[in-house]
Amino acid sequence: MKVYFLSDFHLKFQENEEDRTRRERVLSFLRSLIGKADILILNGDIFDLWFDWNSVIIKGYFPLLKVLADLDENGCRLILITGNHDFWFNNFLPDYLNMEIYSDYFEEIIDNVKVHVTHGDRHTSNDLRYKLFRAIIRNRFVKFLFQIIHPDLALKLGRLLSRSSRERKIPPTLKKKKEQGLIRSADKILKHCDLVVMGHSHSPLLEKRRKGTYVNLGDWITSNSYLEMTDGKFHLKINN
Ligand SMILES: [Mn+2]
Repeated sequence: MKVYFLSDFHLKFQENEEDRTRRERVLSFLRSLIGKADILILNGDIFDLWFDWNSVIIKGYFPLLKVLADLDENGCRLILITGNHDFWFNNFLPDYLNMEIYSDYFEEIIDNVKVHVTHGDRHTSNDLRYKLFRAIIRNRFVKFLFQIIHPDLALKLGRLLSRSSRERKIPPTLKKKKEQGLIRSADKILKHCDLVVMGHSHSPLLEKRRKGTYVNLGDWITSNSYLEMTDGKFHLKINN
């Protein structure tokens, strides 16, 4: 079986020139997987912002949704784990793309490898401020408020929120500490799994641990990295 793991596309629904070029790069890679991938695992922060109302979806994501629909039609199983930018999913993706959505982690034995996939935002250390923000933003009442205001206005607010969380500059020492947090949690999960896959840090890494392997998928902003697993053997790759 061929399984592809990717994360952190951070695709925008309103694009400038640079966003468009980046999106094309992501989509042409995804297109190359049509008829080739048995499972595609999208590990969070795929959409820089996502919301679907009862009868409205964000049209700026149509190009990505089209490629995902083509993958689905060609028999690829689509799995998505929520990130810290995309978590307000309703029924659209499961109903129209047969996508399976997991809000914390995905765990399954694939070709005899017990795989655990999680975005990682819950596993950084020293990030109390974010943990509080996460609890608020995922609150049902907040979601309800977004649901009842006009989509254009809701998205404007959403953009402000996601921009402020993105533009927060993180000093290198804190960044390192956060990554160590990811690896520490991975070690705990590796007690009952063979492979732990995360994202969120935007730096690709494959590291053999005392028990099992930790992989960080990197991103599609600077590294264009992904994990390819063929019949249980996995490689972290960079797409040029
Ligand atoms: Mn993230």
